Amino acid sequence: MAADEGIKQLVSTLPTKPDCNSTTNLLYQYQGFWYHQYYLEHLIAAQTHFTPEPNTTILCSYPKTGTTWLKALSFAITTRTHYTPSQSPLLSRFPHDCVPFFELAPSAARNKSLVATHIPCTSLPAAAAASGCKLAYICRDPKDVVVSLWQFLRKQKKEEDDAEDADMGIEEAFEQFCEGNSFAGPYWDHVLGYWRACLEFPERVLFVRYEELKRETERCVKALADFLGCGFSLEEEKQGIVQGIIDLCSIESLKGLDVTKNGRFAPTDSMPYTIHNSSFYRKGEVGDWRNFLTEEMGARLDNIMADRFAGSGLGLWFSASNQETTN
Ligand code: PAP
Repeated sequence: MAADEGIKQLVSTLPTKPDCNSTTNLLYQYQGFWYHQYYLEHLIAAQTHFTPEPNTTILCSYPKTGTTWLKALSFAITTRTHYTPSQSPLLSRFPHDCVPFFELAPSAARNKSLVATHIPCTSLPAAAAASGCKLAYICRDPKDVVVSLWQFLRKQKKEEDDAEDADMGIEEAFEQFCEGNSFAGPYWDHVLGYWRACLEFPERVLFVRYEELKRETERCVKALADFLGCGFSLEEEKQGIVQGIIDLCSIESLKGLDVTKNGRFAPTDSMPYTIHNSSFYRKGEVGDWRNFLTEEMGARLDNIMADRFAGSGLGLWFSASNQETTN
């Protein structure tokens, strides 16, 4: 769907900043967050046109926090009575195609009970709040997010430019992230928006931590199933259905599929580029930031988060996660 002239006109009036992660894209500030033009035009269109069903669940995330994993798990959980793990569509379709981003692929998302978005809570379409639909939000230690984002963008950039020298430094990407100017950033405001919604509507908003999902996968998957309205029965647990879903959605399993090795993510015809599906799976580890950031950089980001999350109840939540990863 091409953006209409009114949206293009609105975007052209917004504040901009250069994006160090990309030579071709400016970032535009809209409702307190920074976006590339293509994504923002779709976001604004979705604010008017997206209407979820009351039974829709929206999987929400900042990029690189575990979106693909949450999509795979939620899809496998909600379709488990239709397919055994060996028949799952996830074996031949990429998680981003099974659970479309409603802002990027509005036609594919229409009437789906499971859709996804990177839109911050405060900018979600008004119809999402009005419909009373559920939101499952995944977040992750920002130090691992910044590294994952940098790795993803430099791989994409190298592929687009087809040049070995099209590299960018982690320092620049880190600085941009800390200043809150990265795509869909500031990260802390993205997290805080959903956190506040979770405090206000705990029955409608589930908060999932990537680190917790890694450490206590079975418990988190069961909680996710309960939230999605299709908790596992004791019989299913005895039959190993929970473990089957965990195995199916593991990074090792998804990485090895043909659809990962040979497919590309292209949610809309008008998307200016496509992304190799394999780019969405890298290490999938907690604490990989230590291989790329210095201790000082890590401490700086921790301090920013502690400062921004002060009084929200989330500060402790993040330092607890940090302790777990360093121990
Ligand atoms: P997106 O927002 O662009 O869709 P997203 O899926 O949120 O990306 O994040 C990708 C990260 O999740 C990668 O982390 P890494 O760079 O630190 O390795 C990717 O490896 C990780 N990831 C993807 N799928 C899984 C999975 N099944 N289990 C664990 N981690 C995963």
